[in-house]
Amino acid sequence: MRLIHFSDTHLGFAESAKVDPATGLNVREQDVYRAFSAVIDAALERKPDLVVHAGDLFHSARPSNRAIVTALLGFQRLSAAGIPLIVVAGNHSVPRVAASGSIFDALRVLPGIRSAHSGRCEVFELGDAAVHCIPHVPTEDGLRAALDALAPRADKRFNVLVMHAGVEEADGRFSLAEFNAVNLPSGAIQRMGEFDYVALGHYHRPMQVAPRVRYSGSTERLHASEAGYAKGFLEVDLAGGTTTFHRLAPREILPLPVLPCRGKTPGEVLDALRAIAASVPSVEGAIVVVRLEEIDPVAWIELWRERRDFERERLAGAFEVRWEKTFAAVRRGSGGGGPIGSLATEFAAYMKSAATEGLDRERLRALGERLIARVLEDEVPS
Ligand SMILES: [Mn+2]
Repeated sequence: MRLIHFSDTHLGFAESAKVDPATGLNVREQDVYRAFSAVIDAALERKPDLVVHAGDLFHSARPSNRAIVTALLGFQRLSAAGIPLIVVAGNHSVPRVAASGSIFDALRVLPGIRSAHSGRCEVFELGDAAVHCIPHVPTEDGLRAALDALAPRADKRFNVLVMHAGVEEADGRFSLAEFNAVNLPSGAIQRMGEFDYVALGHYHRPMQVAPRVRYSGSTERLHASEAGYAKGFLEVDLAGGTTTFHRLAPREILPLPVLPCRGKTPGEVLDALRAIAASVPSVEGAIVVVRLEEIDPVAWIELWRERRDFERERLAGAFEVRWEKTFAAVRRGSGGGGPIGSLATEFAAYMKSAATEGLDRERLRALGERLIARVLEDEVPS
């Protein structure tokens, strides 16, 4: 028996404002749809006995119509080809209120598609295999109870477990703080050893937790921290005990080396950035992350005006350039002596004592805050 294991497709994710002129779709949203469809294509080509999706099918509990349609069209192709699919809900796809219902009920309409989303274990029988599913369980106690209730079926040749949860190892290798995520209680991995294969979802990096216990990772890069991770899906031969990771081609995320900017003028920062950019082999289609450390707030504002020229000259072809920075803690010349806060904080403090005779102090403060916000949000026309 062969199965394909994929996970964390996050359909509906869209982080960029860029729209593909050919399709009218948000490009990053399109990226996640393309990755999802690539796995469906591969499944149709490889014809496994089963496909499992280990959670976070959708990016949110209330996915957009387009995200739903993409999922249904993909699953319908599997269904039409007679390839069974089992999908469990992840922490991004569970409505907090039971009364609102779940999109996972709708998925069951397609022949051969089964879904587990009720927060408890469900077992599906598929020929000589039993597939045990634990969707995202919101509490640690609930997860422990679900694990305790697991009972591999002695009458089946293969027992597969599909679940969406984090695994906390003593060395912290797998720890990842995420909202609404629950980590496995200790002893869980031992429990997993009773299965022929455990298909895990939650971490976006493909990982082997134990022999036959794996995270397939997400199918597209969703966050800068996933810059170096391979993206793909797993093909598992249960009888032979072999597992193959098939790579997809996700969008590149290229974080440039952190540039220490303490004491540097905007010109010096730009020179250093040009040297860094020259050392990058190719930025074509990539999300490039420029990382400035301890930059002087005033230098930052000057640099911000010139960054477009730098991007055009040195990072042409990049899909998007993101600027991350930390500010140097500058000391005041006289008086207070504390570190300088954000521009908005400093301005608010200044306005409390500023001489504003004949002016509406409150209006002036509000106007200043708006202008600062516009500068920082990059809404000033260039
Ligand atoms: Mn996820």
